[in-house]
Amino acid sequence: MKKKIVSAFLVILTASAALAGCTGGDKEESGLANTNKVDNAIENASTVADSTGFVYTGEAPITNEGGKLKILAQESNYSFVDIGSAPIVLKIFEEAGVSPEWQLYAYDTYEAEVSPLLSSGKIDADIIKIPDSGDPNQVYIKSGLFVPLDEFFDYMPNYTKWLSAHPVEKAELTAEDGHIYYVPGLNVADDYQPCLMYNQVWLDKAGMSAPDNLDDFVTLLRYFRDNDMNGNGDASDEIPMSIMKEFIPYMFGPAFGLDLVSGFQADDQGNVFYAYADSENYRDYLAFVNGLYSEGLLEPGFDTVDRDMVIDRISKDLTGVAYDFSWAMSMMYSNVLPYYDGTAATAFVGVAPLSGKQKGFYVGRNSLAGMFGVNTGSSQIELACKFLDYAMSDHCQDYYQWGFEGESYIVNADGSRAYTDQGNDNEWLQKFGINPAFVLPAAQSVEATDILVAPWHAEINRDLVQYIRHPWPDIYATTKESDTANLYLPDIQSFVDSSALDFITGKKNTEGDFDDYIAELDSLNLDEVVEIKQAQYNRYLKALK
Ligand SMILES: [Ca+2]
Repeated sequence: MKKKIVSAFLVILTASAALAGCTGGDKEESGLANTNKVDNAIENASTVADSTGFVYTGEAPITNEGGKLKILAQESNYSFVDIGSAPIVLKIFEEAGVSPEWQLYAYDTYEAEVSPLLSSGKIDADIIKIPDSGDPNQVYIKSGLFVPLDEFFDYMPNYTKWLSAHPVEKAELTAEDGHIYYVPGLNVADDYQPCLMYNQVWLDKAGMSAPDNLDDFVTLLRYFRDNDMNGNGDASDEIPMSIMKEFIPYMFGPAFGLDLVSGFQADDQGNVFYAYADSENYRDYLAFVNGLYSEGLLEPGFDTVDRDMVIDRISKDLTGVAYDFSWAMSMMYSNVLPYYDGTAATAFVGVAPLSGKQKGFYVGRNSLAGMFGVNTGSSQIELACKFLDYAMSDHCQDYYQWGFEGESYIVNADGSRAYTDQGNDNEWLQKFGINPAFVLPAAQSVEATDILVAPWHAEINRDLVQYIRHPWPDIYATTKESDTANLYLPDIQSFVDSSALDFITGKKNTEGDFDDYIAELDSLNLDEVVEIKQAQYNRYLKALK
């Protein structure tokens, strides 16, 4: 155990040395050489006694000595919830055998308040919830504020097991120097993602099944446009589809092989490109959407459609196609349809993505959410590592997602779970401490979402997961990389947005004006941005191996 303490000091020294001496570009190379640090640490991790002689195996308690952990984290986004004393949160500490000493900052101003605090170094906390979206530019990592957790993997059996089973997240969590510094909370990433939805009653009236390709899709839209789908005697009041403009790239990009949601993507050979600068496929995409617009299938003024408008139209039975986060399917759209009876036959139903030149897909989400690190200034690093490890264990995730049996949920005869009447009261459940991602590394749960939505909706979600493709991964940036991206990307993105609108509405022509569009992207230094994205992607692939 002496070795552990020594290595902790070495880490601090090394980090300071790096700060003092190394501002050049050589670090990238050392990062590449070191990306297997984490794998070695996982492989060599074994349960050993800590400095008190106690052996933690991944189950509670984490110590025999008691003690306090100072935790700097975030208040709940519900003003009526005292998350630090919520029963679910306290249960974790009680089982672990330590007590929390909270330093909680307001949910809305967490980044603004905590970032300067961390930058000043004037903090007295063992565990810290990382502000600034989990330190994507490695500002805190490079300042030596956080312990490389892989040096303490002997005390983190749950986390090492999880990392081994999740290579993508492991690669995303691996910093440029080859260490892992944070334990993440997790988003649902493949389930309940944005998808295409149809009014099933209109589909049946048209005598069609859900189209799986662009040609059939256009045929269906024309049918919706030209027929009295809502049966009010007026064949001209139907709006074939109602979507917010930000979902157009989600909806049609994949049929052209493009992930316009992430913007950057890699081909099969690992070459990174900017989807909005793909001179063949993106041009075809724009020509297709322009075709919808010129036929009135995508409405004039489509760029001002918001969700309230979509809901209003659905409630009046005026529209047949939508595209939104899956949640909207039964919770915002179907439920307002005049004839919805709780079944899929009368609902807005999610369907498979559209294919075109290429096989369609849906773009998922990155799973990493709020991150927690152990402060190098802590006097009890081992204990803090063990606590984070215990707090991210499956055992604790079950508490975060469901609470306690008999209080917030019951187990049915078939083994499935249901919230109790209390559990179905959101205010009660929030006060109970459900999903306490503000203060602990909690994961969102698909199962807990399944029971909130209509049963047919949960079933559709399970079916659509097969079409989800990972988005551009979260990869740590070097300072130089983030400087370059911050310098050029905003102009590139705003030029791309305004140009897309011009091409779709015909103000610009995909035949005559597209080459100028590509040339303008070049002059906005897109090459340099793609170059850094390529370097990041190479690091990611290396860490993935
Ligand atoms: Ca009508």
